[in-house]
Amino acid sequence: MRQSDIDAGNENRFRKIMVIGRSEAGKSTLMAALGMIDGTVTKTESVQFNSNCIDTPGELLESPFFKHTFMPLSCKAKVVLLLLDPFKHSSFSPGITTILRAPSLGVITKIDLPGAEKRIELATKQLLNAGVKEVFPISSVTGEGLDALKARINVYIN
Ligand SMILES: Nc1nc2c(ncn2[C@@H]2O[C@H](COP(=O)(O)OP(=O)(O)O)[C@@H](O)[C@H]2O)c(=O)[nH]1
Ligand SMILES: [Mg+2]
Repeated sequence: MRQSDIDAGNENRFRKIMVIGRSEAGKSTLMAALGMIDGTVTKTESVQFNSNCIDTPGELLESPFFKHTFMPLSCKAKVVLLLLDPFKHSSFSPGITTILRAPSLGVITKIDLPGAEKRIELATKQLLNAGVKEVFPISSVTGEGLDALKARINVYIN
């Protein structure tokens, strides 16, 4: 955050977390599990600016025309999470994190589902290839892995 924004009282312009990933990757569910959005999770049809997070629709990632939208959006985040459902094809282009203006972390979702464990290695490679330096396997349903992820996120947002 810039000092000029702090002086101007503009800190609230900055959401803490931004999430990107394909539709159904588990973005909204994870934000709810981390207490970043309240209420029920509905399908996100547009970019949602919540007080603590920017939840983005998967369609942005799926279209080569819209991918670049992540650059200006990420200027308002302190950390960006790249979410990957290990059962689905990764839509992250190699090095996509280079367009982001905030540090990024990789998150593998749904590890509670049968068969997820043997997919973690490939999913990790795909996220590293997208440009993240660290990968966190999690389940928003059982809570597995959330403490480690939260601890890492806190380093960026506090
Ligand atoms: N088993 C399991 N299901 C999940 C998990 N996270 C999300 N889901 C389910 O996956 C579907 C898509 O989740 P959602 O958060 O709406 O995905 P989004 O489109 O990326 O926001 C929903 O039916 C969720 O209940 C998880 O960790 N484990
Ligand atoms: Mg959503």
